[in-house]
Amino acid sequence: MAGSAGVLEIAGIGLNDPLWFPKENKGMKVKRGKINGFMVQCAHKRQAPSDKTDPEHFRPTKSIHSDCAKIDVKQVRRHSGKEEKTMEKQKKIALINDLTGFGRCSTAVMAPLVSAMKIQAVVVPTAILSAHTQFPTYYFDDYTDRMKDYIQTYKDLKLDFDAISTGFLGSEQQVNIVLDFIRHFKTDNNFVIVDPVMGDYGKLYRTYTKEMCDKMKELVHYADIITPNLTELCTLLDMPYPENGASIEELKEMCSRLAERGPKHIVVTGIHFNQTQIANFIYNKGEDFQIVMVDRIGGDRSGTGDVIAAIIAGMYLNGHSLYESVKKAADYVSKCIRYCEENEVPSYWGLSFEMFMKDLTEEN
Ligand code: PXL
Repeated sequence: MAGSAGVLEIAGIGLNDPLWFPKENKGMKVKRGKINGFMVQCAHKRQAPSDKTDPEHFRPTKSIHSDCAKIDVKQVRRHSGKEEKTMEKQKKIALINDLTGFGRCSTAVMAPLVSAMKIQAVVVPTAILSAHTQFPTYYFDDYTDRMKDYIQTYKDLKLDFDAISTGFLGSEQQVNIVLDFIRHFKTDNNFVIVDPVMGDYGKLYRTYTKEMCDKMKELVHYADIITPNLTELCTLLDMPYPENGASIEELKEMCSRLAERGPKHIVVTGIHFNQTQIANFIYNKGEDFQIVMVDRIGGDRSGTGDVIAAIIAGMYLNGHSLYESVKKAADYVSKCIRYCEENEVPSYWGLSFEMFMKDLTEEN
């Protein structure tokens, strides 16, 4: 479609806004991106820049075409190879989880950890809490009703993710929204990691009804990797919790049954192996299992599962093997626990993960 003098309008860039190209490119069939060495960014008709949420490569800067009579061309600039390389290389992970202010869990932990691994964290909140649910009092704002509209903008922007991670989910309806998110954004080139946050020490969290457990079983079908603890593994399989722990043979058998339902990789986290050691059991469908053992220091701490899930997701996304990813996560958690014990950090305050973040940043 022709625009005003000297420019060509091409519609359909996902934001429902037209692109306008310099007159010398008139008639060229191009999509958004490069034309003749120019990076064409975004054009909004007669609008202030704030009318749409811009992904980073659409950030408006300046108007350069005085002959674009009716529009404001936000940015048309000479493409540099370096810029595109950065855009292509940096990965994005969708973190579908709650946003809890105090107590170091969920996105408050996961976003900074994946950022330290040079991955862009895109938070999709499921609920907003002032403090996590282990505290005697907390403010809780369920975000279910707003999630659909929130996610719709990511569909409209045609965002894509290199990984999708899910954590604490509060209702069946919320799981349905997450299932829809996965169906929309899952491709052959990304992976889904599900932390089925349901309970601990053989007991389910208060929010976990039978219906929620069934829904979580449905979500697990769509996962490439899941990171349950022993309680969650047993719940997903409708098995009683083994009070005296599980043997390697039992873990293998349980994981192979769960893997039949979808996930290729299962990491059973935080198994109390004996008085002095904690085991993380890695099951890879069709391959041998692996175990990452760490010394047991101090008691259990809130948010430990979230730290583990974030590091596994980030390391795996950065191309490390699942074994290396789990090893890194387990060692990192041990280091944090040791620090917390030495500094008498209360267990409900979570892990002082901030102290060691440089361990996660690789040079490249
Ligand atoms: O770390 C798991 C978790 C996540 N989010 C909230 C929680 C918990 C565990 O208690 O309360 C709000």
